[in-house]
Amino acid sequence: DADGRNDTSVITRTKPQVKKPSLYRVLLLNDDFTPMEFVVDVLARFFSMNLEMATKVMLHVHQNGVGECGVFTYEVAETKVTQVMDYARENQHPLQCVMEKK
Ligand code: TYC
Repeated sequence: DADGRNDTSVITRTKPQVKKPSLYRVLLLNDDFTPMEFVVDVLARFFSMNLEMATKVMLHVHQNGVGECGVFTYEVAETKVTQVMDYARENQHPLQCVMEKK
């Protein structure tokens, strides 16, 4: 103010405090040994795909070497990867599942 007694020189934050969470792709990798029907089961079981979608994604991975199962926030993606890797190991298949930042 005019006599200089009421200014505090504090810069207040004007950015809205809403941040979108980073997103991560969960990917399946092809290999020569995991049975096609096991991969379809994984996609249906952990990614809620119907048989048609699961078969389409499985064949994409089979033909291209890698394919996307879904996009999730970090914790959800990490949980999916762990679930798939545990299930593959339990069934003695070398199936690999990874996540990558979008
Ligand atoms: N290539 C495997 C086979 O011929 C099938 C397969 C598909 C394996 C997708 C892994 O992520 C995968 N039996």
